[in-house]
Amino acid sequence: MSIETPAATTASITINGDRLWQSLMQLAEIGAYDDAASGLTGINRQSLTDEDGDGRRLVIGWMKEAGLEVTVDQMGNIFGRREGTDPDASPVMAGSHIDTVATAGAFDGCLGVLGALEVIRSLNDAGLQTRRPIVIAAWTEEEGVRFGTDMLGSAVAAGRLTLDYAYDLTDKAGLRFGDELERIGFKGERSVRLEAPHAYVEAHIEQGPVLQQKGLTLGVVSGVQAISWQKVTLHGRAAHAGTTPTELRVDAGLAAAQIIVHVRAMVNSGRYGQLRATVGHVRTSPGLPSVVPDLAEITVDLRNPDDALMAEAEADLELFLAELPQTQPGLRVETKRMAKTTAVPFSDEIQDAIAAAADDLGHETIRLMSGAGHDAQEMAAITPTAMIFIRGQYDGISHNPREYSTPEDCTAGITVLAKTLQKLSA
Ligand code: HGY
Ligand code: MN
Ligand code: MN
Repeated sequence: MSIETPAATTASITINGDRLWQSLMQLAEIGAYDDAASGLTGINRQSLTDEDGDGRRLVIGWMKEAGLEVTVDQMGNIFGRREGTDPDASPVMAGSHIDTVATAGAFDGCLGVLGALEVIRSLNDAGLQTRRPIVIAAWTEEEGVRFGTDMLGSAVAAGRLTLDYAYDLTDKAGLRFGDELERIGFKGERSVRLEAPHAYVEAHIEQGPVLQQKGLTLGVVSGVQAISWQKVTLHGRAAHAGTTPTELRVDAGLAAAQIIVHVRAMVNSGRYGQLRATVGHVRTSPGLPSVVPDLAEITVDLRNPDDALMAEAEADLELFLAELPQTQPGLRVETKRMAKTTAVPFSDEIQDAIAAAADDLGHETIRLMSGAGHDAQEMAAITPTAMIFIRGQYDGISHNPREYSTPEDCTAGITVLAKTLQKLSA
C-alpha cells in the first residue's frame, strides 16, 4: 500500500488557539518572578542565562515533536525546518525571539516563535504539505538588554554585524557573549551566514496603543523606525556632601540629570519630528547619601522614523555632551555606541500578502510603522519581509508584566500568519 503524500494545497488551515496559548503560558513559566511594582508575575529570561537555555530546550523539544529538523548556528540562532514537496525550493521563514527583557510579559517575541510552531503543528494535523519548505527561527539576543546590542543574532545572520563583534560583547558582570553561548550549550556548528530564504514573515504584539485605539485586532507593519543606543559615562570628583562648597564640586550625578532633561527638551522642541528619547539606565557611584558622585553612567535610547531627523538629533546630543564640561570644569564625558540601525521599510509584496490573508479572514487592518525594533528589520536586508502586529491590551504596554494580548487576538493573528505562509510557500 503506497502512502500518498498529500499534494501541496492552500486549503485554509485552522490553528489550535488553545494549544498555542498553553505553549505561551508554559514557556512563560521559565524565568517567572513576582513583580512587586505591578503585583503580577513577570518574566526575566535574558539571553544566554540558564533560564534562556531552559526556554530554548523546551522550544526545541516542541519543534522536534512537530517533526522539524532542528539546527543551531554559531550565534545560537535556532532553526526548525519542515520539508516541502519541492526539495530545490528556497524556504519561507517565520519566527522571532524568546529572550526577554528583565521585566517582561509572556508575548514579546514568544508569540512569533510559538505562533510559527502552531502553524507547523496545524499543517501536520491537517496532513497538508507545502511546496516550499517552511523554517521557524528563534533569534538570539533580540532584546539587547544583556549584551548591549539589540537584534544581535539576526544582525549577524543577515550580515550587518560580525561574529567576532558579537562574541566579544560583555554584560554588566564582564561575561563575554561567546563564553556564555558556550556555557549554556548553544554555540552551534551551523554557519551563521544565512542563505536568503524566499521570504520572512514575523508575527509580533504591537507593543503600542494604535490597534487598541482604532479597535482593530491586527495591523500590517510597513517598516521599523531608526534606533540609536549610546552609553554615556560621566567622570566627576567624589567629595563630602556637607563640607564641599557647590562651586568646588564636579558632580557626575548632576551632569547625568542635565542630559536626561536635555533629551526630553529635544523631543519637546519639535525640531526632530517624531523623536522619542529614553534614559532607561542610570547608575551613580559610589551611590552614598553623603558623597558627591564621581561617576555616573546612563544609556540614551533615541528612536525616529526619519533617518535625517535622527542624525540631527544625534548631532544635537553630541554638541550638548561636548559643551557639558563647561558647566562643571573638570567634568569628563565618555560616550560608547551600543546600537544603531536606520529606518527599514518592509516589502510591499509581503505586506500585501498579509493584508489579503487578513481580509480573506474578515479582518480590517491598517498599515503602521513599528516603534520597536525587530529581527524582521535585519531579515529585510536579505529577503522580502514584513510583519503582522497583534493588538495589545492596556494601551499595548510591553516590556512590563502587564503586557497582554487576548487568546482570541493571538489566534486571529496566527491564523493570518498560517494563511500567509501557506500562500508564500505554495
Ligand atoms: O528595543 C526594542 O525596540 C526591541 O524590543 N528590542
Ligand atoms: Mn520583540
Ligand atoms: Mn522587546
